[in-house]
Amino acid sequence: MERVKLQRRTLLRGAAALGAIGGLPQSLRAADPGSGIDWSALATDVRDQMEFAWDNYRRLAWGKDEIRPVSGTFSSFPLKDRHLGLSLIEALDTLWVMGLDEAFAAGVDWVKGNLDFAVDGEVSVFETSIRLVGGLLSAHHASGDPALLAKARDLADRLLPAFDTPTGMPRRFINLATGETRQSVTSPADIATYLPEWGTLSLLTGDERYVEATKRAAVAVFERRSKLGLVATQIDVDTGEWHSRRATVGSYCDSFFEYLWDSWQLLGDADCKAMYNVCTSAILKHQQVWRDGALWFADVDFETGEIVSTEQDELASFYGGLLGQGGAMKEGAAYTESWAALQARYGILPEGYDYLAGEATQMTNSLRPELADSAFTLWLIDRDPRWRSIGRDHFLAMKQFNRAPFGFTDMADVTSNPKRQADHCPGYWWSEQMKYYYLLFSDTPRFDYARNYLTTEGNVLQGFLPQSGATS
Ligand code: IFL
Repeated sequence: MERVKLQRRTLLRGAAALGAIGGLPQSLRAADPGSGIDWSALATDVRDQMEFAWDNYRRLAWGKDEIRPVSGTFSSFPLKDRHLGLSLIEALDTLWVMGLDEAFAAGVDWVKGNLDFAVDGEVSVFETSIRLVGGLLSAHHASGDPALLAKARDLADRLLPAFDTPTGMPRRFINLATGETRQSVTSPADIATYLPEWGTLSLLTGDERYVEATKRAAVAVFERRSKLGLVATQIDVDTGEWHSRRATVGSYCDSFFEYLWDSWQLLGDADCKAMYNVCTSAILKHQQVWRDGALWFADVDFETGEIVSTEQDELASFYGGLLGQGGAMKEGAAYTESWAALQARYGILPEGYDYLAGEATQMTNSLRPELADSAFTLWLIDRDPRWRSIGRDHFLAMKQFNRAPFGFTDMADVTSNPKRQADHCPGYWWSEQMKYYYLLFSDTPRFDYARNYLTTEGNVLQGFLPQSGATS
């Protein structure tokens, strides 16, 4: 593994060079952070874009899961062919923090009048928890409405039987009505991305089952780490045997690491902090690669440390923010700059990129929030205007390339000229980047910038200031 020391200035020069190749036009690239950008006007623009998308969702897809913003139709997720109002629930706390109070109230009314989880259909336990349990809890945090907590609890109760396995790690799918579970081979992220939401549920209800089941699952993954301290992407929750040897900070493992730190941050769980430190030391030791002045994290064999892939998953661009939160600010900043340089090169990050070949490997982008997430997280830590500028570039590119007649869409090809749109707005768009942008730019009095907690799905479980009146 090549490891080269890098100065921050070198990174910025590298980013500028990449930016010159293509991607964002000069007019859309962030100006010098000190150059008098009107952040408040930018925040207003973010809120306008949210209203535009919300009005279209309300008109064409009200109560449906996800709008197709090019055709004006819709699709369902996480159930097949049945809808749970996913986008509406994911949007709630974003609407609230933006001060779009009528839209928030209409969404809450829909939840109270229409949402019923007693559906004979199968869902991903992980996706349903981070999006719907988390969305309802953050809306409850914003409003204090007990009906929202009751819905979150009802849903968690329906997911809970998935944890009833020999190892305590949950099966991947469950039927919401019957409790029947399926698929024992699953990933650390599917197994252990629960504790902040379910710990909150335990605190709010006094029912310890939620925190106990989800902590046991996280510990069960950690205990099966290799001698190097690494975990792999696939494990059988019935036998506890690994079904893969690949360690990654991207998809399948990403939020396992994130929730170890988050459980310390939100719940003060010192075991989780200790587990986070062990995992992070192992990753920094065995996966860290410096190449041409940029930091990447290779996928390695979890027992030998041998590099098995130099392809980077766009999802891994969240990791710079997490490293910063955990105290590895130098690496977190450098990794975020690596991704920011790619954003400057392509305009929008491709879903896959090979740092060795220096080429995109997957040309799509699923309207992803991860780079904006890292920018916001790092900015909360050190207020360096550089992170705001990365968030601004992300937002302006989204407006330029992803805006469609009825909202914002994912991309079929970010490398073609012109870029090609697909036709789908994922639920997380409503909860994640729109909130990150707004919080980055607005300085809203509705949010406590010093003490807060956002989940992997961008749901705010701590930090709303409901008494503080109107937003900026
Ligand atoms: O659901 C989102 C969340 O951030 C996550 N993984 C991927 C999604 C966004 O890309 O944990």
